[in-house]
Amino acid sequence: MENIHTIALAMVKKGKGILAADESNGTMAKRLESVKIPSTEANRLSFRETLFTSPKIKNFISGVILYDETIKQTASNGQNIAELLNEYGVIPGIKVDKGLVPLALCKEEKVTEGLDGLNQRLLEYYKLGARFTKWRAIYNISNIHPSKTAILSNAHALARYAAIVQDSKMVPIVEPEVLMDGSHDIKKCYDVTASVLNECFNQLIIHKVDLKGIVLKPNMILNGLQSGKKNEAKEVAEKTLDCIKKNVPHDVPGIAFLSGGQTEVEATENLNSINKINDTKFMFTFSYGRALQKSALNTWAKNINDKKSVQNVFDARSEMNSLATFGKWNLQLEKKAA
Ligand code: 5MM
Repeated sequence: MENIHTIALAMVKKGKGILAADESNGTMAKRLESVKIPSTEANRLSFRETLFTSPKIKNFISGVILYDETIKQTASNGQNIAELLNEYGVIPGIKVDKGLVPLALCKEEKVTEGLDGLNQRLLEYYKLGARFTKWRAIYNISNIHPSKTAILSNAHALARYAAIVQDSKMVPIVEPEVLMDGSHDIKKCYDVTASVLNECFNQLIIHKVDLKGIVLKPNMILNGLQSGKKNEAKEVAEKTLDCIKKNVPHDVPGIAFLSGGQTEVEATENLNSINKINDTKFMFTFSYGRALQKSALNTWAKNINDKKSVQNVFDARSEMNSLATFGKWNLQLEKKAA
């Protein structure tokens, strides 16, 4: 019987990870315009359908996070998108947050909205075939951020969301993202992420969320983008693993990292390094957006009718990340795949 525990385990199954294709239309417009393709509904579907029907998707991708527009679209063979993914052996998921708004009285900070009417929307998404959901909170780092208010209010919203989703028999992906931007060092990222995760689990437990039926989607522990410091995979892995061990309860079946602006190869290498030293029962996998789609998007932009080339690039990227879930990726394999 399909229940939230089995779905969560399937999402983080060794060798597989999640494709985050849930860009809202605003973000998708930026992505498409960066490669000089107009962001029309047809183009958004065409690129996404090309990825979803790639020949090796079932080997490396456990689930796809969709956006509201996409889950309601019809593929070129007449199937709805969730049916199409099921046929390719991939679990359909859906982003259910309604995006970021300024956090009142907390300058430069954001809180995620979307709880109003969420249970009604979930009924519709379940009927359309979604079996997991996603909600993303963001936290920025500076000398004064994140504030206690941002940490508490986002954790509260994430926990309310997760409880409502489990009540609708779906698996919530809980995504607290500490952003890479800033001149902070890796130690500061560790400390902020630890506080954020700690408060998230505090709230999840208060809200009676079944931790065996969630997937955590956190950031890795990295130096700030403007710090001028290079991230060494070994240090990223040690600090990330330590932070997870100290702040994530054992019941959580799996952790699917976001890429957060790392390059495709960095995101793979860091995941690989984490899995090489993983001495826990947590499954560590990927739930990447940009780090799975960037090269595929560049290839697609060269000729939007050449599906095969786009799919080859996407399958190769997925395969590299699949190897990283076993700690079996290396640069030689990367060069070969390229
Ligand atoms: C795919 O991008 C998602 C966000 O889109 P919006 O900002 O338009 O809502 C995002 O939530 C994504 O799922 C995660 O941040 C992971 O993506 P990256 O690119 O960081 O791996």
